Amino acid sequence: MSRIFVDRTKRKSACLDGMWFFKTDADNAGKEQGFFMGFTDGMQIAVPSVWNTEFGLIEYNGAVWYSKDFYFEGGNLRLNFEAVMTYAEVWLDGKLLGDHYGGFSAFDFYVNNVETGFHNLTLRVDNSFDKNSIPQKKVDWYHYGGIIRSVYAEKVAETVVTNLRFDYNLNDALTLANAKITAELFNSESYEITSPVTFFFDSKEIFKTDITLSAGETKKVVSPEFSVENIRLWDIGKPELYSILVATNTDDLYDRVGFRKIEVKDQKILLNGNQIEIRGVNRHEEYPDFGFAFPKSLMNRDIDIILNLGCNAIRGSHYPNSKYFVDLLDSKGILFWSEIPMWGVGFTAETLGLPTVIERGLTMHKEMLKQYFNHPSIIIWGMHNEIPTEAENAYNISKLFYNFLKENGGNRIVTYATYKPMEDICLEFCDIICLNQYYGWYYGNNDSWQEALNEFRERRNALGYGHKPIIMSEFGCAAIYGDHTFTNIRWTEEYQAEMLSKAITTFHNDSMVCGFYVWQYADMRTCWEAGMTRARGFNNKGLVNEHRKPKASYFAVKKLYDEFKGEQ
Ligand code: ADA
Repeated sequence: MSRIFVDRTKRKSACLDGMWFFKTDADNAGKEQGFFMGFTDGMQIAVPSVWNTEFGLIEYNGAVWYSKDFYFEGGNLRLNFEAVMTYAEVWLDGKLLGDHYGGFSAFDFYVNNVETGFHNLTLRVDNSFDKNSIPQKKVDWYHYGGIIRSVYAEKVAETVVTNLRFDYNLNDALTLANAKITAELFNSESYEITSPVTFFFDSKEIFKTDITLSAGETKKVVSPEFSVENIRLWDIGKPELYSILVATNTDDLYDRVGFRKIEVKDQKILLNGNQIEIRGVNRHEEYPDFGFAFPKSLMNRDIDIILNLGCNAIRGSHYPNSKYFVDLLDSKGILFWSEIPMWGVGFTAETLGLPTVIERGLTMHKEMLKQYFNHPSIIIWGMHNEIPTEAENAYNISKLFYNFLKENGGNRIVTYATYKPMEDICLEFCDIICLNQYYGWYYGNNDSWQEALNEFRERRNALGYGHKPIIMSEFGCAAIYGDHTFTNIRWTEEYQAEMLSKAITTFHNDSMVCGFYVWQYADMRTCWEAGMTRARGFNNKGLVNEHRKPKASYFAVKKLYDEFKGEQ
């Protein structure tokens, strides 16, 4: 797994990143032609990457094939895919292993008794859309496709540790915690195995037991509760982390965890008992030359630019970001909002009622929780963004997601971003009300903000949600990098700087608003084909352009965020 630390020490792991053979399959004839048996003709493409950045493929959507031979020393094999956009079918030596839907989460396959020698791994990947797609075809980003994160081939044996979950409760003084570790274990053999399992917290053994698993069985083992004293709390800018480790005779899995308490009380957000104001940006994990296959060095650079801006929070709009990035946030003390790509106006009321859409949405939430649960930086689970929340189907899906995330998501705020605050019928299903509003750009003007907040306050109170604070989850306007003016007209850097300053000052001074995320951190490529007829083919609302060059708005927002920091 691509983490910022070594998460496994016992298994032999080969990273299959590098060049793969690649073919497009516009006529969908690849299966009939037996591509799944592997091939060495066609072009070569890097993994991870998106194919749209290759010459001639910028607008290609549909089926493609990837093929690679790799050496395996024999035994039980685990193939781990960290993310493939969007639908993947996987064959090993011509035999179908299975499939996975959803472009931003990891999935894996286990194969027993693989012979020593070279083997062929072939994938059919499809990024086309239909009525059941999440996201739908209409999105405000680019329709990239490809193996966007790393691929690993690992040798496993006997009892393997497939997942860890860390749960804890803090006492009122936040000095003591009762904690437990849940390990998911899997017998990778085709016969029964009994194995010792040892649990460690902060390098100290806390529990040991024997577990018996039948062939191919998966079971969870939960440690007894243990207490941790003199807690060092994880906080903004104070990233105190502890380690957990579970080991069997043949495998181990290590993770980093943190103790923190997030609460919504009296219209405020409290982190570790202290009121905080969220000062954030929305960030796509996208760079036009690499699409969603985002380079790790640039993740680090983005964080430096965002910290320099004075932010304490990032919204991972609009999909689970790579774990490597969230690891960085854990270790820098930055708050994170993680959501699934159930985006916007593409979802009509009707599509939200389709059984496959509901089932896929829930599966995406399940995968996000399982894969990201232990990150202390994640304080918000986002259910969806700008779906038609005035409709009954949106109510039903929100209820389903909210109940699932509240029950299983740990100590976190559950919410969604609404763009129809005056018509929304789902407000019951959020701990904080999050508004996406574009006064001064799509409608209204820079002076409309206070009036709009007042109007919504009345509705909120009348509905009985007066206790729910507000986060301005999106607001912003486009500016073309380098375009200046004497008269502050739209599309210029000056207009954007002024618009954002007015909006942020209004939010900061309104007691109902407990945070704000500027839309958006960086300009990013968007999709003409999806109806996004935007200047340059980019969403230009970034504080920095796509190459991370700052606009005037970056310095205007920095001035305010720095001032607010000084007020505390
Ligand atoms: C919406 C949406 C964003 C972006 C933004 C915009 O609020 O959630 O993804 O499209 O609008 O720039 O219009």
